[in-house]
Amino acid sequence: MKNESTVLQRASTIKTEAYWMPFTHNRYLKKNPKSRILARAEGAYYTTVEGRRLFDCLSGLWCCPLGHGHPKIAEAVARQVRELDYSPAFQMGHPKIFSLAERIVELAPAGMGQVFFANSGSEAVDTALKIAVAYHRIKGEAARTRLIGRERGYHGVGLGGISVGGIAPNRKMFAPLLLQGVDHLPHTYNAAEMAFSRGQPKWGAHLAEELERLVAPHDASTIAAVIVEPMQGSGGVIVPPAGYLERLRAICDKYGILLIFDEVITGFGRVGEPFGAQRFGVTPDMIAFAKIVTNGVIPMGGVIVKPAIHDAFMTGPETSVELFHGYTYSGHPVAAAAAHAALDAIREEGAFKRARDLEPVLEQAVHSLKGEPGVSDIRNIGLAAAVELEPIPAKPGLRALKVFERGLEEGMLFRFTGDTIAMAPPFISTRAEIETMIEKLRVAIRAAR
Ligand code: PXG
Repeated sequence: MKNESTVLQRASTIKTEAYWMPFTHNRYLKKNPKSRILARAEGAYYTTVEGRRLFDCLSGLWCCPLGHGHPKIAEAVARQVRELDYSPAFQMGHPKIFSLAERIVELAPAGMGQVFFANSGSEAVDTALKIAVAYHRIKGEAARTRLIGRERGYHGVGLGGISVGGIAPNRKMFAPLLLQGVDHLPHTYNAAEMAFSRGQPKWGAHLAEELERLVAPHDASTIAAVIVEPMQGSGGVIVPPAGYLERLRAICDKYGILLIFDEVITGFGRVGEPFGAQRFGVTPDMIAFAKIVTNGVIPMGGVIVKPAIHDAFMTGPETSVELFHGYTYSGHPVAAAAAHAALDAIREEGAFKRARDLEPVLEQAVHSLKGEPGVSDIRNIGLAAAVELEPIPAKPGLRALKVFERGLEEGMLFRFTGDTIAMAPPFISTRAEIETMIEKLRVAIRAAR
């Protein structure tokens, strides 16, 4: 490729001192950064500054399933920058954001009506929580302020998101900043009952009844919303037990509690349908989304709401602002153009069907790792899977780090957190690429002792 050597050369002289990297072991990485610096990407592959090609096993960070450098998205972004690069988000609009909202509502499960735009999953989640509390207040139920999340849930890193989130390290340093009045449902993972399940575990629907237990001491009249990821992604691909989400929905309905699905990972095809809501057959009151909506090319997030929620705000004088919330870059025109192009590509390339067709390929391949040394569980749904490894005694996380590093040598960019390896390959992957990814993971697992 033209300029290839200049790009790689320039990148390889990077000074690493000034950049404080997010969710990264900065000191360890900076000792030997070159294997970790990506210079280019095309289709399902990255190229590091050392010139090594890496298969993109997690589609970026779950966000680029249509492949990198997608010509239609690249063209749409370039055109939009020339046509209308920015449009004030407050009191003004632009054509593409109205039509994008329409398209997203069409893709969403029946009964959703409006979209409020943000720029990330974290902002989407905080927006949904704010809308929930404000909604009840407008409806005359100002006492409904409590929020319920779930253990092992990841809802981004905003103060609302970490409060309802259930991943301890993301919370403990920031304890004084956490919202008051938050409870957590138990997570649904139970190795003894569901290890090596394929798709939805059969055990665990009864865990939704825990919502009743959380409601009882506070009274339903104080509870605003329950927020869950339909499939817990960052928590390690924890798949909802059959019947669990249905039961949560029923209990929320019984008590007038809003149900929010955080579909930042599951939205736009990861589970083979537009949203987890459709895959699992449960419609929430709000859906938070981000990531795949633009194929990760330009940041964008948002919240889809039912008309009853939106309409509750549409009262009072017509000249007054109905919701005192929004971001400078809400509905950014370049993000909107990228999203339109991504949704076009999804339609033209049959991306959701492709994810569905590849699901059994990934399932079959990944479960063949059962019995490999240190593999304690394997889980999968849609085009997502996780392999859980037994920690090396007294060294939690080290085994997965070793697998990750060996993966790089084998041409695979795996994602590891704790001792879990997560995979969410691009929808454009071939069957052979998915099978190779798992064979390389087998090699890395065998080597990581
Ligand atoms: N909700 C969910 C369910 C997410 O997975 C967020 C909110 C926050 O999105 P932003 O755009 O603010 O990062 C996320 C993000 C991983 C990984 O490896 C997952 C995420 C981000 C980075 C890495 O599991 N999810």
